[in-house]
Amino acid sequence: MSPADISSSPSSSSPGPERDNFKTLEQFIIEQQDRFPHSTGAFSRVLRDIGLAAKMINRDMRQAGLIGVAGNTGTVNVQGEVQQKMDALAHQEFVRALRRGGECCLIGSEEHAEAIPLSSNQEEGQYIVLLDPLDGSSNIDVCVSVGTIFSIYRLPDGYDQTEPDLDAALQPGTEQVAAGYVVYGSSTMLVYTTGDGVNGFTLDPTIGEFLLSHPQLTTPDRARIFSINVGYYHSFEDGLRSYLDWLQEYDPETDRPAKNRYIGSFVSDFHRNLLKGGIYMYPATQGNPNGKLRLMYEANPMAFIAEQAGGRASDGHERILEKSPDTLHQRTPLLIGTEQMVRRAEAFLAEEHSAA
Ligand code: P6P
Repeated sequence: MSPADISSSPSSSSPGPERDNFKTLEQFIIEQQDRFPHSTGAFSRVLRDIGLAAKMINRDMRQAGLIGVAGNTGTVNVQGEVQQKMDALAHQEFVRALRRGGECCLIGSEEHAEAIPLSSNQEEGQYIVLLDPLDGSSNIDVCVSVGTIFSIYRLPDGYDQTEPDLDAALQPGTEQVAAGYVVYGSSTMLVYTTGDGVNGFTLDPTIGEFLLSHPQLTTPDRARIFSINVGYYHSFEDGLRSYLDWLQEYDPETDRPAKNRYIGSFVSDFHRNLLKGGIYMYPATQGNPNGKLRLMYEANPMAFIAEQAGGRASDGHERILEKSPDTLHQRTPLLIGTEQMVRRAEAFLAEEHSAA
């Protein structure tokens, strides 16, 4: 196939008129907003603010080693983890964009011990944004893809948006009005849901716009990828070890042995599994007896997306979105991805529990 043939093939996203035919994130957000006659546009502006911060983080990320933002700050964050310089930068970008936008009254961030009230003196500050500004940031120094995860709630009735109580952020995942992530990979993509399917936008850096490249994303029903740190195998529950053993037996009829793909960057593993099918697992381990992923700004938003794309997310026993939160930074075991893979893992765990 000659280069000319490649660029004219309908499937290629080659430069040229067809590429300029994509819808921008802003156009898409406004179209969605127009479906709700009483919409004030406030929610659309929160999404716009998040997209803006993501573009700024992407800009810095792409030259981290040249502008002195690689490496760590020498401090430990509230999670007890060494904070990377880009962690702090990403956190600041989101706080700045959301504060300037005026639609958000409270931020919960992995990088900050307490929720941050954006004492908005405007009436519009009706939204709460919880986020992991940069997940997997220790990979930046070695040029491995990382991501941002965000979750959006409405301020519950009875709370004063000029002085929101911090516990306004502690709502179950079923109350999310939107959830999404940005994956800073070979392309930079923003993927989000508002409960009406999942849509993916690819950043075109030449025009600084996220373009709708993956409308109405759904995850495959059959899959053979499992993502887990097998280094902790001996500390997993028996049922999970049995599931991992089962995945690696030879049986082409049931797509086994499965393939192990684990990047050490949740957003990247999740995004690949969303598109290709697969399960990501971070269960309880000796080092993290409640799992490592945080419920409010990692598990819940990704669970919303997974379910909207036809997948499933649980802690091995309970649906993630129905877990009742106690604290902003609480952790949870997490099994997320292709529904039949998650359900099979749950069955192995249930069998072990009933046999115990
Ligand atoms: P481990 C990154 O710190 C993270 O939260 C996820 O992005 C990633 O999947 C996981 O931790 C990696 O943890 O214990 O396997 O190194």
